[in-house]
Amino acid sequence: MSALEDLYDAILDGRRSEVAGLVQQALDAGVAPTAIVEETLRPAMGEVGDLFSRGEFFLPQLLLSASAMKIATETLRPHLVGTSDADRQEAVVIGTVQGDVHDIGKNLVAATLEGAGYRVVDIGVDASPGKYVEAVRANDPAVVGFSALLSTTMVQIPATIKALEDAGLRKGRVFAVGGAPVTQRNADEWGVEVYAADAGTAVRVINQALAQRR
Ligand code: B1M
Repeated sequence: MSALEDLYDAILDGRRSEVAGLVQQALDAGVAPTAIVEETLRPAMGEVGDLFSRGEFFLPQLLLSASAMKIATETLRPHLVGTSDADRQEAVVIGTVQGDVHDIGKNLVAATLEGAGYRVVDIGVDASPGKYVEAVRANDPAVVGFSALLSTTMVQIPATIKALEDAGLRKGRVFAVGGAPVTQRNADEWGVEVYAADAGTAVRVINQALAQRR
């Protein structure tokens, strides 16, 4: 069995003590950090979610897998951050919207943006519209990112955008959205410039959107 197959099973089974070593083995074998995320870690968490939906996994198992996944992403983080010589100076304010505590994907997007040279201000999970307004006012970011993992919380994205518009903080900024239930169609409806299905795409499309502004 390869390190990646072992890693998939270790995430599924929540075998936290094995995860960092398996990630390192995959890196040593030359697997790209983004490939480890998109081809192994994310599908493993997808299966965890499916098992949970079918009632075959319960909350403690979901939490154990999430905790194993956190160890994997923390092990990968130095390989995502500092991968570029670019020092763009532009700030990105990013968070998971109000009512939502899922942060694994958001943290990966934040680390990948940092790796691309952005100054990332991560406002965490369950970030209220007021918290976004405060952070955008304080940091004057070129980009504002909204992550949502629940169909019940994705509605907080347009609500937060409205709060930023009402505060006069929308103009001149690129807004980016993502997270499992969010689609390009949603982004279009909300008048958002960037939708991305994964962290690598987020960075690429944000770079393009900013280049068009210059
Ligand atoms: Co939750 N959960 N969860 N959960 N959970 C989902 C999302 C779910 C699909 C599982 C399922 O039932 N199949 C389901 C949502 C159903 C729905 O709304 N349609 C669900 C549910 C129901 C719940 C609870 C309600 C369960 C309960 O309590 N009964 C509860 C809600 C808590 C809350 O937020 N209020 C809950 C809780 C949790 C845990 C705390 C146990 C844990 C989160 C731990 C943490 O994040 N610290 C958890 C987990 C781990 C999951 C699943 C299994 C995995 C999520 C994950 O980490 N994926 C998830 C199932 C799934 O997603 N298939 C599920 C890996 C990660 C790398 O991918 O987050 O998609 P992802 O991020 C990607 C892209 O989406 C994108 O790039 C990332 C990297 O490639 N992306 C962006 C993300 N944000 C972006 C922002 C961008 C651009 C791209 O621009 C700014």
